[in-house]
Amino acid sequence: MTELFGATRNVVKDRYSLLTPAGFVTSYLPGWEKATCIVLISPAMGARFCQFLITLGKDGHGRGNTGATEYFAYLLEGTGSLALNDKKHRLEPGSYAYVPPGQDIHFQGSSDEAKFLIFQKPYQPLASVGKPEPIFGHEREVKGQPFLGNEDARLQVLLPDNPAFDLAVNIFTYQPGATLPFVETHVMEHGLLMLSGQGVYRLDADYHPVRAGDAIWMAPYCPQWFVAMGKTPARYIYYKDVNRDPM
Ligand code: UGY
Ligand code: MN
Repeated sequence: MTELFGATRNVVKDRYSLLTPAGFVTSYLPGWEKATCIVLISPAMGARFCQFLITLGKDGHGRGNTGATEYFAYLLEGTGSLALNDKKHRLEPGSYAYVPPGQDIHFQGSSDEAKFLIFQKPYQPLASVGKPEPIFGHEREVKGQPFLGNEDARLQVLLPDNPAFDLAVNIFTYQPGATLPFVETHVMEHGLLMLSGQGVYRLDADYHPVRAGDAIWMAPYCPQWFVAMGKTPARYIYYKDVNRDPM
């Protein structure tokens, strides 16, 4: 739809960004065919990781080797598959995969539109532990735990909490009115996609209305807080870097 007066909720600042679907623009990414790719967060913005949306048509696919990069893929809509070193894993909405560096990968769509959320980051090895193994799972298999004792703000931790992993990906579900308990300010960086519902995100010193489909980048130490609003729960999936020396 044409925005007569050029209004937008999109904001890109030094310490955070908010991109909303009305402002998304597609780009061609090498290795992806019959695919609509939207780069939501990248080093060009100041981030140390990437967050993409990739929608594959029925014979759309993405093929390559992860090289020095690790991937976390989550299927938002439709059905598809991910073959790792030639072993094919079927994916449905809510399915996710962690792919360590050095793997041959082949993403395929099997419905008209298979929409993936993908986080990518250079893996930081740790001398004392080997790199993680691939993981396939579904969000329904992961129980939501009350966040800091709040039954109305529940966290699903999708990846194992062990030092081989240098990233975490979690899903936060807030009942209407529930909040992050305090304004967090931390060394970890975040990439976030609103999955459903709406609310207000405090980013640095600014307050932004947000809703399903919006993407947010938070740089290290960006003060952050959220309140869920409306009549339905708000859910978001988010990335953070973990378990590595900040030096
Ligand atoms: O894990 C986190 O830092 C999380 N509580 N942050 C957030 O939801 N903005
Ligand atoms: Mn946080």
